Amino acid sequence: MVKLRTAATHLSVIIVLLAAIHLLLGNKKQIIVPEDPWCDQWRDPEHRIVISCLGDSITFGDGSHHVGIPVKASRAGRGNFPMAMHGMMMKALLRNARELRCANSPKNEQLVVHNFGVPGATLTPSSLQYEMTEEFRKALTVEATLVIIMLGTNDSREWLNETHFMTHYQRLVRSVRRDNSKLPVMVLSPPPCYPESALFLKTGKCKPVFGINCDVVRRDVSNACRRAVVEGDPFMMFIDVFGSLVNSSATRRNLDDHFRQNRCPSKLARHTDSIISLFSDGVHPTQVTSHQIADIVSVRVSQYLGVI
Ligand SMILES: *[C@@H]1O[C@H](CO)[C@@H](O)[C@H](O)[C@H]1NC(C)=O
Ligand SMILES: *[C@@H]1O[C@H](CO)[C@@H](O)[C@H](O)[C@H]1NC(C)=O
Ligand SMILES: CC(=O)N[C@H]1CO[C@H](CO)[C@@H](O)[C@@H]1O
Repeated sequence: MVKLRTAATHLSVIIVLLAAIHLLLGNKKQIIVPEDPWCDQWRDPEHRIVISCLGDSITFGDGSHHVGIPVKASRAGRGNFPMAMHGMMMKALLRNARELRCANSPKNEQLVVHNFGVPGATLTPSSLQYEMTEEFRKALTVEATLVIIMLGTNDSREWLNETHFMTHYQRLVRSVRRDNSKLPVMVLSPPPCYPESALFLKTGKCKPVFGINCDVVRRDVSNACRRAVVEGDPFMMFIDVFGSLVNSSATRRNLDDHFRQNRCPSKLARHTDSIISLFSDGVHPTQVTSHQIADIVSVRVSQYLGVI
């Protein structure tokens, strides 16, 4: 009886040993080549990088992020910079995964870029203050990795002063961070704007759409956005979309030079073609400009998040 039990014990020890050897051999690959931590993050199908874009009609773009709602004719051709950002960042992620020979590649749905743009919205109190909108309420329910804000173009219509704008910017950022005081926030200066070329060509009148004040956008809004970023806050950054766009080509620099000197240059007719190709009505970016904004912002976001 005792002998029999000893034999059984020996047998089970042998079985356990064999199983252990089998396990070791089976996992050999994993033991020798551990998955890179960057690659490993994509293994969990629930893992997400979530970027929320808050803003006005420039962020809203053509509205094509609203699935199932046809793009309005008046918005056609405007592009959609948050959507373009998704495409660009996804490409960068996949390129990185290929270079690292990741076993787990990022999936399309693991990068989410929300467009919470509200046409006509202002940062400061108005009949359509961004903080009071339904889109903002929705944005607060999203657990974002990073938030991008681009507001101010519509504030130029009834501009008070930089301090007023900055104070409200910082208030908005505090609301955005109510559940996470370390949520990274990128403050974007809005792109430049110009007189409405179609109106000029038809009537000779030289003014921007909706009473927007392009001088204020260039000077005060850009500056106030830069100043809204709290010094010493490592989770808050300024992206000079205005300056980066203007500097990006000779055409854009030329255009900006003319308008800096004179709101309505006597030779506006010379510039209408460039304006129309870059900003359909002088204020709203065309596809080309939306794409460029997406490029400027994705590079900074990707660097910051270390996702590429
Ligand atoms: C800016 O505007 C606010 C609101 O109207 C006002 O209270 C404040 O005194 C102004 N500041 C300056 C420096 O003009
Ligand atoms: C744009 O160019 C001007 C003039 O060279 C420079 O001072 C400015 O820093 C540049 N801005 C950006 C955002 O590149
Ligand atoms: C850039 C932006 O949001 N512009 C809006 C300003 O407000 C008018 C109407 O109030 C909108 O039509 C513009 O789209």
